[in-house]
Amino acid sequence: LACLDVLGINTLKQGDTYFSVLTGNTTVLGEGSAFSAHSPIDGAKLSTFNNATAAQLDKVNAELKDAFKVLRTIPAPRRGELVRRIGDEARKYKNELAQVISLEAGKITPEALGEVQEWIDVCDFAVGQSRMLHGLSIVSERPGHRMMEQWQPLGPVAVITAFNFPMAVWAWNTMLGLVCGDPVLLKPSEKAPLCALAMYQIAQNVIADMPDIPKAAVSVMIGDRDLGEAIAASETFPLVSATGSTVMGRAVAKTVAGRLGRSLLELGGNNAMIVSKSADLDLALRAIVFSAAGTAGQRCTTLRRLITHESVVDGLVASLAKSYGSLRVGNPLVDGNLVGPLIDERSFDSMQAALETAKKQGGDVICGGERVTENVPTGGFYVKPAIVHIAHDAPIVHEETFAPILYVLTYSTFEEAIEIQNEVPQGLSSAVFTESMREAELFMAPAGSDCGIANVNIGTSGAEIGGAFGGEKETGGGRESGSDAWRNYMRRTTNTVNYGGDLPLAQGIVFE
Ligand code: UN1
Repeated sequence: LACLDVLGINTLKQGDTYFSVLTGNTTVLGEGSAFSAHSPIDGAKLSTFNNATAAQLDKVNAELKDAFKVLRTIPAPRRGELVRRIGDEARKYKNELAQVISLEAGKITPEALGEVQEWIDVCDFAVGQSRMLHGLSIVSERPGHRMMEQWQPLGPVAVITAFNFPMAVWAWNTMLGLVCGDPVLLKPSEKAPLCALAMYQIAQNVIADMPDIPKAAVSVMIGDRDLGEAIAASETFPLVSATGSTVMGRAVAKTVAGRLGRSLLELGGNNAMIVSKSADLDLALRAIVFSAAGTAGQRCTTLRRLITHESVVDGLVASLAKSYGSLRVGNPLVDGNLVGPLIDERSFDSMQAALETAKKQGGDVICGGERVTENVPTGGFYVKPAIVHIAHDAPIVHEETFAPILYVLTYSTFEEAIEIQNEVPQGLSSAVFTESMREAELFMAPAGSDCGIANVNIGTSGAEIGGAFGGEKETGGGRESGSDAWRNYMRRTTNTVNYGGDLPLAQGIVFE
């Protein structure tokens, strides 16, 4: 595993056990129980860690608070310089970083490289933003007064991530958090801890050349659910940004809300595409295959429901089944394979269970779903992406199964299609394929898609970093990455300044 050597990850351990608490100043083993992470490619053991404990978090919190005191006073453009250099390092080690993603998350190389690119892109974005943390100038109703709004650093931010985007989601939060003046503590998925060490190492190499930057500005703790709960409960973090299942997000949100902290949630998606009778079906086909089968169905933006006009459904499903038949499933490190493994056996089991349930609920499996065992590494869980024809209101269709199952639903009027699109509890991403301007505009209008992302003539997945990323309802309401998402990582102050010689009160109150 040369990539681990090149990235210097192999220095971050004692014996065979990797460090679980890394703050730049402190690198120590976890004091909790041991666990191992395995590659979804072949089930091979990749790493062993001990869970970091809540007691260890207390010590880290003190370091984060000290780091914040320093970081908040460093001019934002200098913090931007930190992020610029981190982006340069990510460019330099792009291939090695992508390999670590493939090893731990099972992504095919082009998608793993794409994920590192997403990190690089958000660095560029954040560098620019570091000179644009603008507030407003507001006119005062009182003579001799003026008002303004300023954005100030918020405090230490905790970032809890999922296995499927181990680098990009951390980067969205961390690159913006840093330019905003916040130290960032990452608790990564236990399935992708080496990705976290790689990112930590890249950032710490940069910080080593910038002595004014507090080292703990980029910190990592590796641990289980208990650590996540301790982080959510800790007053140290005015903001907890969490990506993962709705069950996890609900627990984090409750705990954070209990102490009146802020949470930024990126939870489940159950993303749909409407294919209208006027759609460019060749274009739609390509978008569907990438969005539904790409990343083995393990993006929160993965296309899970295809809402097809009844006049085009048969032809479209036939071409889809044909495309699915030629999709190469296998080792993600081998050129030409487009669908890598599921993350683990549990994920395979839940896919099988969902397919069984779908059948019981009247679904017809058109193709796929079965395990692939030939020409793939043994020990990995490889599957043929599945297409299931089913009623839009079958309960299973309203659940997110994190695997490549595409439910094909039909509609007759466009209003009905929008109702079907909106009838699930999740609200992340959505798309319409249509050549009708009216349908496209309606889809994006107030009575259209209720999702955070509503696309026209492109798929549901693969968003650029420049937009605000996130969704409504059970998706959790958070917006990360581009647009004005930086404001999440700052606190707003309203300042009223009196430069006159008198003290007029607002609302015309006289108090004398
Ligand atoms: C995720 O799956 O958690 O839009 C994030 C996309 C990627 C990000 C996905 N840019 O598919």
